[in-house]
Amino acid sequence: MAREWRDVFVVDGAPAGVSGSDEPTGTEEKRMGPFRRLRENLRRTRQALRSEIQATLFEDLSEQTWERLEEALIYADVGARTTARVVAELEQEATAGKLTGGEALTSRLTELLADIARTGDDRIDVTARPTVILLAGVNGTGKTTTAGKLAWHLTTELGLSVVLGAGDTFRAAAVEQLELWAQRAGARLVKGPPGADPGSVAYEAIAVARREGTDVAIIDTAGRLHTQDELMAELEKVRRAITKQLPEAPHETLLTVDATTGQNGLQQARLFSEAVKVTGLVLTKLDGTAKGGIALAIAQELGIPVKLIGVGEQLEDLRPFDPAEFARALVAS
Ligand SMILES: Nc1nc2c(ncn2[C@@H]2O[C@H](COP(=O)(O)OP(=O)(O)O)[C@@H](O)[C@H]2O)c(=O)[nH]1
Ligand SMILES: [Mg+2]
Repeated sequence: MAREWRDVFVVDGAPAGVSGSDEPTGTEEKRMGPFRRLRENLRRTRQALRSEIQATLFEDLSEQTWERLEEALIYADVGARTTARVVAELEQEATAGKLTGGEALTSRLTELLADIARTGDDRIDVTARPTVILLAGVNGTGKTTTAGKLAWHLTTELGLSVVLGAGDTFRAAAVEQLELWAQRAGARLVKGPPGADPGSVAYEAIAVARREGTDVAIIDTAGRLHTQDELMAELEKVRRAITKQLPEAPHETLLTVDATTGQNGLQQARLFSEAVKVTGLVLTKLDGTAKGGIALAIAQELGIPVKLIGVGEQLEDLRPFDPAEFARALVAS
């Protein structure tokens, strides 16, 4: 079964807000929905992998089998190094006689991919008051959308109150966009005047959260400045402004990576994690790709766990990341 919000978010004692026991009917359906869609989208990847695996049912495992499996994983955006590691492991186990036939190979491959995806602590602790969640990422990867969806889920699933800080002061439209999400999510918006210093907006948002006893402050940021160095310097400035309000914050720095950008996502993750301490990944637009293996490359290369996935443009289209489910969507029929 797919992971639930309560499996990802660490909350105080008994789950707040919505009572746990009697789930509204249709919840199961809703829960499986995104993964069903994800499985649909990843069909081509899965078929490519399956055909390689199936071949091994009829042939002896040969050099060619492994090469074709490698190609299929590369096609899935798993990345060269991660692919090499997975295939080497499978090959070794096959040579040792541990894998007999396609069935065993499929399940072991699924297991290995899930293990790679499962890195570090993939939960989000929201017990601090307020908990500060900083969103970072390249322009267009889904920061603002994720901020809105996250606010909504924290409110409806966990009964938490949320302040949204409009830290993307670079474009006026960015503030309006977040304002709309705040309305939909029922969250309070804190914004500055046009062109305001993003750090001061973040500072003010946390001040408001502290003053009003809000549970979570989510800080949106800009993803585009004139240069990459400027962007990273600004992000660091925002982080410093946050620590002036709360030395232990941000408690969570989530990086949004667009799953459709393939290996580029790995580069982005590397760059951002050099500038700020990225604690988790939000892999967005998984509804728009036949691949998705970039999650594994980032987890393997940088040790950053994927915590959430974006599977559409609506409020409910943010889901906890489930490594096993994800690996099955990539591999199993
Ligand atoms: N299909 C799809 N679109 C998304 C997802 N997340 C964000 N988007 C869209 O991607 C575009 C850019 O998102 P935005 O949040 O503005 O990115 P930002 O520049 O990082 O703040 C918008 O049109 C969003 O609706 C997702 O998970 N799936
Ligand atoms: Mg934005």
